[in-house]
Amino acid sequence: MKIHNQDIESHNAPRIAKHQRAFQYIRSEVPEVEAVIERLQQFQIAIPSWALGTGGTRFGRFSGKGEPGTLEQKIEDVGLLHALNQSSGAISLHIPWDNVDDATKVKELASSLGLSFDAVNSNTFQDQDAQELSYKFGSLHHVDPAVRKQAVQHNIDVINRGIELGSKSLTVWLADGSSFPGQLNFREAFQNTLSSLQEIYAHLPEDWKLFVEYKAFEPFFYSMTIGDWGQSLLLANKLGPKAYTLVDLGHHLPNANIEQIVSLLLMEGKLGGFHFNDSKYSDDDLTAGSIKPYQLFLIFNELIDGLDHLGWDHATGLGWMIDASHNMKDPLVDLLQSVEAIQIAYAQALLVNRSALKQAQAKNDVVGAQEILQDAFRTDVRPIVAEARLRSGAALQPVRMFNDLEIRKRLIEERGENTVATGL
Ligand code: AOS
Ligand code: ZN
Ligand code: ZN
Ligand code: ZN
Repeated sequence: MKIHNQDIESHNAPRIAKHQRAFQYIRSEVPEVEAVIERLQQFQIAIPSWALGTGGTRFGRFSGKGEPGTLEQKIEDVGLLHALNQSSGAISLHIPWDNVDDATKVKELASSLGLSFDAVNSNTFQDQDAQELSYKFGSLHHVDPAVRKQAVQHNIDVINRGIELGSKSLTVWLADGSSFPGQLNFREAFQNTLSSLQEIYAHLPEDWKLFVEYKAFEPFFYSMTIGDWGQSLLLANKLGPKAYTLVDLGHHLPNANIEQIVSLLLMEGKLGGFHFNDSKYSDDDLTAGSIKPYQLFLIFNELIDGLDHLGWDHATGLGWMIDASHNMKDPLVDLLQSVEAIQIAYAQALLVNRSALKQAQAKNDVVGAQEILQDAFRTDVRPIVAEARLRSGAALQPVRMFNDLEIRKRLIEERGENTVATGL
């Protein structure tokens, strides 16, 4: 199914007067509103191909209906999201879950929907059917050089796929670790990982980036070979200027100060990309901003401070991606909610009075600094975000429009009830 301009206009028309009233008010309150809108219009968040279907836990999976069965259908789903919000203009592929038969055709389809290809992801955390050696005991860190070689080759294949599609980055997340003390020699595991990554790095085109994702635990429960940002940064620094750390919000130990991590990675010019999601406990992969919206705002506050300090463009300086899993909600609705939550946090952080904050910090004005941040956080920026959508030709209320158009029902009619999308 396709969403046409006419559909957007019919959705917006009855809502425009109410929106204008709310927007006029916030415009009178926020002098920099035009600059914020412009930034929001440029800001695109990549949708993970593996989050378009219903996820599951190891206790079960409750299938959704009308899920995309092919890469083409996944691209069409992201096209629907982008038509609704004009802010999801990229898709991140996971190989081999995404089977790219004909790159030219896939590219054509994507660009007809206004989409580009964000980071490509390799998968050495599962064994595939035709695979010779097993990843049960890891991949890039493996004690057996033959397994490392196979995993390196897979990453090179993924880079080559990405080149065909116009991607500019590779994300490597490893399920390499150990579950029992003594199982691994930490130093050797790390050194094996480094030398495997060096081989992969050698195949990166000049204008590509390598994102090294870290995760504190899971699937291993004693050690993860790239377990935290220190280990990721160590690897990125040793690899060279094209290697960066990728922060997934769900990959830290409880109560970690993620905004501080972000700040220091940016200080080093080594933050490469983001996987947005939210969690109460660990890698819960819930809708961004659904549990800890203040933390998301504080992270954006540091992102803006750090990006501006480096002179990096907000929209293109980092890889902005969602990494979520949907067990309860319609995946497409969940993704619309995530994108909006990210935009809200970004807009609020753009409102922080940075010179006043600097002055407060210089005077050790603890109360003043807090007031400045909370002032921005407590501003209802939803009319600003909606105005950005309106000007970009998107829906004033994307979730509402998704429901009113009965998009899922139409997808089920097209694709059927018994569909399983590959991914989480
Ligand atoms: C796993 O926990 C990570 O978040 C990775 O980014 C992974 O590649 C992705 O979630 C798909 O499994
Ligand atoms: Zn991730
Ligand atoms: Zn994760
Ligand atoms: Zn994840």
